[in-house]
Amino acid sequence: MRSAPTILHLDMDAFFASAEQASKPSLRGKAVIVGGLGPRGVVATCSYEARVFGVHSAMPMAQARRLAPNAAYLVPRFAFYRAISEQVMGLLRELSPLVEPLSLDEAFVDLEAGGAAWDDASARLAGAKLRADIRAVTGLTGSVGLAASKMLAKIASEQAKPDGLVVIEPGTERALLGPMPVRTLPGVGPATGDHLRRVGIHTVEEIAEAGEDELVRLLGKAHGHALYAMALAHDERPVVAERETKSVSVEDTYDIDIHDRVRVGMEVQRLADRCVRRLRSAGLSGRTIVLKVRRYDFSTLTRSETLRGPTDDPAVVREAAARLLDSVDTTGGVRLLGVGVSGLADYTQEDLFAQAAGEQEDSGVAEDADDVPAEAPVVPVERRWASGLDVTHAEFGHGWVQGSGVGRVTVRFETPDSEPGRVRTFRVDDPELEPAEPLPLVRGPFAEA
Ligand code: TTP
Ligand code: MG
Ligand code: MG
Repeated sequence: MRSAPTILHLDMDAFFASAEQASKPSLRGKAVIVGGLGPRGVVATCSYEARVFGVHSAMPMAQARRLAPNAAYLVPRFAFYRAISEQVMGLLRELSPLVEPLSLDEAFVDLEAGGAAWDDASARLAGAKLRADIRAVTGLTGSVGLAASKMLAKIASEQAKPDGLVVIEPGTERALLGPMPVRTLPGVGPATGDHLRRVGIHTVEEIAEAGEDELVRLLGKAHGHALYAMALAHDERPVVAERETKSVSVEDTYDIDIHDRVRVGMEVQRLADRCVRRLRSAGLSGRTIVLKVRRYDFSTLTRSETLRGPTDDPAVVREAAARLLDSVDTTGGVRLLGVGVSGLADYTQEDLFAQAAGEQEDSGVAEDADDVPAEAPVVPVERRWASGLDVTHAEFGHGWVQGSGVGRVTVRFETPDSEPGRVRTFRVDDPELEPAEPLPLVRGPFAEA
């Protein structure tokens, strides 16, 4: 492990909710809850002001409404958050070529690789400057953790929240980790946590005391071994930048998160078939089957399995993808699924015949029919005027929907750099009222960044 705290972990504070507060001056300092507003909706996140009432991510929206009846309830605006995320990731890439995004609001950066830091003092300085730059460019706050490993850097940023910076000095890791709950360690989800609890292991120190053999007995070789190492604060995982892997893959994003496990399984089978069609039409076969799952929070998992030889057999790819899916927790809902084949090879002997047959069928067909964009969907009126969306009015200018119902829509007219604005109500079919694009949060020299 390195001897200086030069791995940085950044996580934006109450990301979606802070973006909404920056966008809507009347909501600053208030309880703001972002999520699905329909009958089965769940909370995506909420402002720190709302957390005081016990509201948290993944809570059913109905429960949040009981806990915080006076909060502002808004639908998420993903394109807006993504644009902010790109600004933040751009700042991280200025620090180092080694940036590993984990979700929209979170990434690891190897400061040493970029020459941005080499010891404790320079790391602190780089972290503090980053936080100031994020604030200047996006108007939002992010928390920074600095440590000598990814695991500790992430724990540090958690401790730094909100709007802070924490450095874990190399050498102090084990004492710090010891009393923490086992769930603090990466890879310990609810299932593993339960498993450990049943044998009386609650803290990281207790994992270390149990010993490696015991952990391997409990959790299997790979997991037990890895967890024991983490408990001793050994974490050599490098920060890896996103790379272009040579592969053939297909993926689908879903408008509404899929929660039903059976449906997830069916989608994966369908994607596997599509992937094989594309593989064949490119004249390729591959050895490694990759499953990609993006969850509700944009955290993205990939799982892969390498076969003994290259394949382009749909049944083989389908089975491998199904096996990989078995190891993924999808309880919070799934936004995107993908199936890919990498480790590409030329056609094997046998496959050449398939290729010859395929060429006749496929000649002239350039791409999957699936890739043709669907017709622009007709947006139902309740989605068009969903709470939180931007609008513009011919006379009153830019605002956002505060609420709608019984043929009326209530709009608050304000912009990111205005004073808190006034509210007016219109008929939903008012010809002067139009949906609008979000305005940038920061004007001036950084607005184009
Ligand atoms: P987080 O970084 O986990 O949470 P946060 O940024 O809202 O708050 P914190 O200050 O504690 O970091 O998630 C980032 C965004 O991902 C969050 O703003 C909304 C979204 N999200 C969901 O949609 N559902 C979820 O269950 C979680 C945890 C996050
Ligand atoms: Mg966050
Ligand atoms: Mg996060």
